[in-house]
Amino acid sequence: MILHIDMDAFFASIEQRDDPRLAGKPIAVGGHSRRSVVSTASYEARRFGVRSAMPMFMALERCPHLIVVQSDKGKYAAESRRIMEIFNHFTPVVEPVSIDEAYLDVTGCERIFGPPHEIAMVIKERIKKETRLTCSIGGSHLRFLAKIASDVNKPDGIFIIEEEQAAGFIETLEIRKIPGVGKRAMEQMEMLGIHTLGEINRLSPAILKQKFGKFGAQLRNYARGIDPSTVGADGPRKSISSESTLEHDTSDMDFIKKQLLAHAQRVGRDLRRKELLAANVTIKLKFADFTQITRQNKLSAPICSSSAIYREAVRLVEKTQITKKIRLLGVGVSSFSEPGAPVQLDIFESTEQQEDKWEDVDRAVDKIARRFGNGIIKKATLTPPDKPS
Ligand code: TTP
Ligand code: MG
Repeated sequence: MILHIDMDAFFASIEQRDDPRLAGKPIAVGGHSRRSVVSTASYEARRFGVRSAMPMFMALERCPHLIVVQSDKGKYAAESRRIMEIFNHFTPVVEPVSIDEAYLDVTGCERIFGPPHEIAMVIKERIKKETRLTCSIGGSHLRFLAKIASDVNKPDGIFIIEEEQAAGFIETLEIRKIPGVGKRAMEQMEMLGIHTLGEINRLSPAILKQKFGKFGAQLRNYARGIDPSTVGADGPRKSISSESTLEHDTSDMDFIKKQLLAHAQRVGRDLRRKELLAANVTIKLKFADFTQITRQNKLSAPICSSSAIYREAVRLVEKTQITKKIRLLGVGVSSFSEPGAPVQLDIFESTEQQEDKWEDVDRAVDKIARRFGNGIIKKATLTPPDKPS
């Protein structure tokens, strides 16, 4: 039995808990500037149509009495750690998937805590008692269904799909609720006349593969009640990224490169702290008209140096035809491997000797940043000309 637990309006609930004046009020967590976006909104604000990732000005248009609260990432991260620790009391098989959500394999916990519904109740009570926050819990023997189930009775709800109910649930499950089904896949499904997961069984494997590639095979499995993924098997994190909305929309390439460098350094530092190598570099660009693209490059040898990440990111941006001003940009890495595997040899034998040196520099910089804080050392190109350091 797999449980998927997701905190309710996480950042907003923490703020409402810590400031009683905000309780029961429509609030949005984010920044105060006109350009900032909503991280999340309290359920009271959601009633007015305020949503995550919505520009703050739009949220204020929809809900003029909205209270905007400055986000405090450190506080949310600390709360996240507390919650993950609570999960560890129930089972050692916990896979955190984001700041406020985790999968728990509770197979075998029945003897101690009772059936899944009761386990879920006990977990909820414990979280409530220790953090004064609520969460929603979904359960199923299939991982993908557990995730969907946690949303069914949100907020503060429990929904368990017993094994014998799974087929019926799958039959009528709307395609758009399946994790990984994006806008484009949804459009194709509509064109094929498919609205529920059960209807996927009508399509031939060949059509599914042709239209949706690898994901098509996965959907076919889901439709037949097959999901071999287990909890924890995929490792804790599959990607590391850093992004920010710019102060002003821009097409100034020098400025864009400086931003890419800052993000590459942040991502590189995180990667090295986790002692990982990445074989995939991604950039994300959001334009002034809010359209968004991502581009990625698979590398022949994995990297962890900030300068290598930066170089790939610049290459990706330069390859992209950019006709609109950029509003947000981000850099990410994925396809991780751990150093120590034979693959590490490739790096040190690589012809790009320069890279080795940068990795040494990176590590030295990381060490200093750990002792004295992140702002202390920056690459010269990130230092404003009037403030040499
Ligand atoms: P979610 O679990 O997606 O949202 P939520 O917990 O706020 O609300 P729900 O009750 O629907 O689960 O995300 C968890 C936190 O991650 C959220 O509180 C704020 C942050 N977040 C962002 O910063 N930006 C985003 O676009 C999203 C979706 C979330
Ligand atoms: Mg949540």
